[in-house]
Amino acid sequence: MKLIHSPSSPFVRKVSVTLAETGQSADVTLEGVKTTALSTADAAAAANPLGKIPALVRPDGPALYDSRVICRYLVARAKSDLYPEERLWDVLTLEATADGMLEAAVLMVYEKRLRPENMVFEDWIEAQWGKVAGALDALNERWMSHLFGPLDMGQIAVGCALGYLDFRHGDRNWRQGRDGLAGWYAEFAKRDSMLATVPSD
Ligand SMILES: N[C@@H](CCC(=O)N[C@@H](CS)C(=O)NCC(=O)O)C(=O)O
Repeated sequence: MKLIHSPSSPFVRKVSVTLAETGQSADVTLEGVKTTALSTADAAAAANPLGKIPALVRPDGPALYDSRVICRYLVARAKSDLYPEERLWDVLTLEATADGMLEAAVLMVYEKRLRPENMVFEDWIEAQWGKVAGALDALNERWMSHLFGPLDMGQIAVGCALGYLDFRHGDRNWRQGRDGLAGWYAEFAKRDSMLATVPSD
């Protein structure tokens, strides 16, 4: 299989961490691309009509895209328990919470990087951060016992989301007032799968 990849993408990181945690990293080669909404990489467009990464090109079926689809496929392929049946709706909701944080956090970066400087809309950037902050508070207040439970896809998604906040939004001090979540992430970030996928440009 071939993963259309960028080391800076947090959605790609979800897939890379899942590959590592399920023992499938060696089954995938990486095709690195630089892709944005304004300049879509050919390999991304060929594998995904939306032109986004990650996309997983498979020898035995159509390409898969969207990190949630790819992770679910890889977990099924490895017969792993990262989407445990008895906690499925919690795990999916937690993954959706992390992905929503990431969507908002990535849009903030695009607003600054891709939009002409005189058109950057600061109120909109702050509104996106409001979504991230609301999700961080929910994680810190309502999800801690789940986060400290057995490893699942929700935890992986949250770990990648927090790693992205450190990578691109370090000035926002997401840890402030969220000691529980900060403490959980300090340990989670030490996993081999996380250390092997620290984001870079
Ligand atoms: N929901 C998608 C989001 C993927 C996404 O937004 N990827 C970004 C990179 S972090 C991208 O490909 N952006 C290029 C674009 O928006 O055209 C997923 O979970 O895979």
